[in-house]
Amino acid sequence: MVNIKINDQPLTVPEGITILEAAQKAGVRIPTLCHLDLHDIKMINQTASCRVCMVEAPGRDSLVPACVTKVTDGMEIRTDSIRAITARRMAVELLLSNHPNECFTCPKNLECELQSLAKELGIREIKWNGEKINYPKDVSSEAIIRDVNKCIYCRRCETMCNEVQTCGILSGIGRGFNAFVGTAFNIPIVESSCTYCGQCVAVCPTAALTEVNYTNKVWEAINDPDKHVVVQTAPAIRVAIGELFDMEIGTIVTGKLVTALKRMGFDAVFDTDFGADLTIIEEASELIDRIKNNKTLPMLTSCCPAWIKFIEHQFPELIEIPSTCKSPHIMFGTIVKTYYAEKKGLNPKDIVVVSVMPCIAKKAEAERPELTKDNHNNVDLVITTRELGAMIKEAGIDFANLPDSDFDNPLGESTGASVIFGTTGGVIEAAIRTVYEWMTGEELDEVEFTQLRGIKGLREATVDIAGRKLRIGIANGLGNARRLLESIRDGKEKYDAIEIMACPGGCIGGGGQPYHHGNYEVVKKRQEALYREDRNKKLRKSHENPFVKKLYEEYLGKPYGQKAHDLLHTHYEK
Ligand code: HC0
Ligand code: SF4
Repeated sequence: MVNIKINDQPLTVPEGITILEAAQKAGVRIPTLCHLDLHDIKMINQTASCRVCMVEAPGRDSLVPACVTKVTDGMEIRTDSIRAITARRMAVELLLSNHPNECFTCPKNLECELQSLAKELGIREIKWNGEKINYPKDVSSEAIIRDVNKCIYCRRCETMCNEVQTCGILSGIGRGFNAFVGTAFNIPIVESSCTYCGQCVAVCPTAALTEVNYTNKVWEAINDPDKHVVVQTAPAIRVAIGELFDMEIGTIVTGKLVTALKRMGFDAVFDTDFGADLTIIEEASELIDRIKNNKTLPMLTSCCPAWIKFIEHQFPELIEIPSTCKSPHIMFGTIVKTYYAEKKGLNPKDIVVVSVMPCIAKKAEAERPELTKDNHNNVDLVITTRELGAMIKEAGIDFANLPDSDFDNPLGESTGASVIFGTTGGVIEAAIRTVYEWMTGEELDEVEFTQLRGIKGLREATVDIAGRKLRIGIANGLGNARRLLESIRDGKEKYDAIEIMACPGGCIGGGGQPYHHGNYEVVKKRQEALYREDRNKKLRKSHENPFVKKLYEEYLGKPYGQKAHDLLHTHYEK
């Protein structure tokens, strides 16, 4: 321990911590911009590039960046002197002098950390109005827009992409005035191996990285009298969207969400959870088939479009392990454009399926050629939780005070198993609930497989099913997925089933969720809420969903049969 003073306040703090950490312990705020410490997922961005956290440490007779300077015994630090405040302001003024002056129209307006800091530091004019960098926007992908003119070189995205996700797409380019963080040789992102996981977007403090916005297209569809517009909402939306309306983190707002979507004018409001239950029927059947007939194991559960891209680019030799099941929202879209269209007497060409997802990669997934049928998408438009929040505000809906409503039927009913899809470990737990009953022929007394739960990046567990011990691996975050896949590829580990979610925490931590600004506790509270929602459900196993059963009886025939194969399964390419 060392003794220091911060703004005359004596403190005893552990040796080796930074001034910033010591100040946090003392309740003294030192603003930062580039610094980001997500210790839960081992992401620390400590580039000290923004120089916003300058403080005076007189022993050194200089200003020092608090985020990287370690405390030493006897250090007397001033965070509030005119010298420190002026230095901090100047750092932000310099950033603003080379930043587009377009806050009104910026996608991050009122959510931008640079903008908030300018306010916090009382900046009233942008000094040094000279030359600014001017690069074209990268609008090459369906998922992510890069506007490097808004890059402040904090390098959070680079740390996230390279160290946490291990994708290596983003790095510093250029020198001095022209420097920014971008793809290698600044190629369009669509030509890179980007997975569109969107974790770079989640940590970008400005609008240098944002999702492609489809809100206007959704409004156009809703307002087109010739279109029947169906909306589905992913499991993770209901425990996060309340945050955009100042509701307590972890509040379950399923009923309000449905009411808001109905008031916005969607023709039918359905639940992706129905698609998740359907996925489990096919996926559990596929796993049992693979086990009984000595086919490829492990089976990787279908779900996350970012891991699909990750495997295609980085582990092509493992392309046989993913389940052939389409992801739940794509299965759902397929059923809407076939079974539902027939039932309603609608031409599938007149139906628009909108998915509300916590995920940015789903935007690109919906456009994958193997997921379109007769040149028509299974899902037409994907918007994120944030985009839906913005639309609800545009529509003037007082979300927090809405009454509850139920999803429409027949595609709105779901079980607890499908709800937990939204968290890491949830898909495999849902699958095991069904596999267990189908393989043993016995009813499960205890449906909660707590050994599969948690937030740790890489987990494994064994589940005993009819005397066969199923070994299960779970990874969340693509760096952890890489470790899991390497151990399988190199023959070091043998699993029967694995689940991968590209985003830390699973979909609840998706790149399209409300920004958590570095507070990972938010993701944990969303996870707790999903498990609460599962416990609140009367039915907790996917194969008990009465509407899913009816769908097979009336339309699909046998689970994992020919028609189910044609409609609900897909393939991946190396
Ligand atoms: Fe997910 Fe999904 S659970 S990927 O995590 O499988 O995005 O929430 O909608 O499709 O259901 C995301 C969340 C989904 C899908 C489901 C799966
Ligand atoms: Fe990297 Fe994911 Fe961002 Fe692509 S979307 S650049 S893979 S962090």
